[in-house]
Amino acid sequence: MSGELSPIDKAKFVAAKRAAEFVESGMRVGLGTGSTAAWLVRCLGERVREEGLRFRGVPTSARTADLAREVGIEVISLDEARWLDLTIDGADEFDANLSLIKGGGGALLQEKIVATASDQMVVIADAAKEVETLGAFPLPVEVIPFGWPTSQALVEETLVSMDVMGRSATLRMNGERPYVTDEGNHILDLHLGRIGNPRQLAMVLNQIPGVVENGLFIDICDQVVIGYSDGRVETR
Ligand code: ABF
Repeated sequence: MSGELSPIDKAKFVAAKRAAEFVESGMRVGLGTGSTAAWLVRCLGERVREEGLRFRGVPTSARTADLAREVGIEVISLDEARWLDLTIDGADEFDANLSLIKGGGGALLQEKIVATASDQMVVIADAAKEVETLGAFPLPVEVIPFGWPTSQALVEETLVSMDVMGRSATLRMNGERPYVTDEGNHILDLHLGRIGNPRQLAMVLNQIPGVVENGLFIDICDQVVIGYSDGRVETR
């Protein structure tokens, strides 16, 4: 399945493969979104086919749902599952406290709901995602389409009083049009450079009218499985 992989894909693959071993028959498992999570879904599909693993997966995006069905995983909605044993997902950045930036792939809202509804949340990532301070990766903030320029202005105004370096919030585009999430919303990417107090920023952003959710995951992740391009895997 892994064939000849680029170094970065090899790192993602080995992290995903290790985390796929955490899934046991009978579990309800949140399935993340993104290229690392796609490796996870393929590895789990392999276990379903080859070992007879039986579990139910709750996807965090339409993309992941399609892939999961394709590889033979039983897919159920969060409404059906209500609560999950485990969620495994990728991330854009993680720090020593296991705080995360997520949402580069545009699925942060479902990802946060599913991860929060899980007993355990495991992040799978290549080693390049580890940072000392969050913020080099643009922080995604999901906003409803109605009045998004006003929400953008309110976000930028709010950033003035926060412990961050940059202050601009740009609308994510998909070609000529604004990017649309699975929930029909838009995404503002916040170019912050350095986030001094992620916990405070996460709370303040969600108070702004029009903001649905932000990509800071604080106290949600329990473990990170880090993959290296030489095939090594480390857990934190
Ligand atoms: C999802 O996929 C996101 O929250 C994160 O933005 C992204 C990571 O993508 P990749 O695994 O492709 O680097 O988990």
